[in-house]
Amino acid sequence: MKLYYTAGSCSLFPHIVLREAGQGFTLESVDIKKKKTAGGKDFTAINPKGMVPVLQLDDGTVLTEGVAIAQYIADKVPESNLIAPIGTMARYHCVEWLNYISAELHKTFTPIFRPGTPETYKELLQEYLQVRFRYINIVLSEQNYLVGNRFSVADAYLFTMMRWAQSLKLDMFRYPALAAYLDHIAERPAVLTALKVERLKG
Ligand SMILES: N[C@@H](CCC(=O)N[C@@H](CS)C(=O)NCC(=O)O)C(=O)O
Repeated sequence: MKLYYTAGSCSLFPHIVLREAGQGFTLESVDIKKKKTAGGKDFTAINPKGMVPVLQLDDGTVLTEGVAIAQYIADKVPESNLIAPIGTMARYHCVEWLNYISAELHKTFTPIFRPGTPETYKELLQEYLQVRFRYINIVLSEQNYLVGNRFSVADAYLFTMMRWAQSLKLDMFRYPALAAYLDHIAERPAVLTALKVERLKG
């Protein structure tokens, strides 16, 4: 399996999941602006959407979308307990979080990082994000993880998104439970390795 990634981008989420699952995989970085892989290939020939993450299986099958990739890896290694079995309520609660993080956080952040986005719109988006962080902070003041009191793919995704919040210098003191949760997730060996390999600060 190969994960196409760009350091510090949303591909950190499936990168963490692959390490948590203990699966053998290789990594190839992608210059997301030039749409070129480190090996010099046209990245749009691999993913016509031109976006990371991409998981390429050994038989050449390509899977895109972080939420799909994470579930694929977690289901492939059920003993890693990275997602609850299909049919259980815990599974749907996990999917509920994955969708919330994707739709309500990930795609709210994206325009903030685009140079062409008007500053007033960026401020509005940051306000929207704060409303969501307040909600997540309340949830995490009563539990250590998003689902079932154990680390899951949803935590890997939230951690990845919250690194972006920290890079925007959003004041995390307003969200003590969320801040403590992030410190705790950052100590996981798989997370530390993924950050180190992507040359990111912990
Ligand atoms: N819906 C996709 C979004 C992936 C995404 O936004 N990837 C960004 C990096 S975080 C990207 O590759 N952007 C390049 C572009 O928009 O051209 C997913 O969740 O996997």
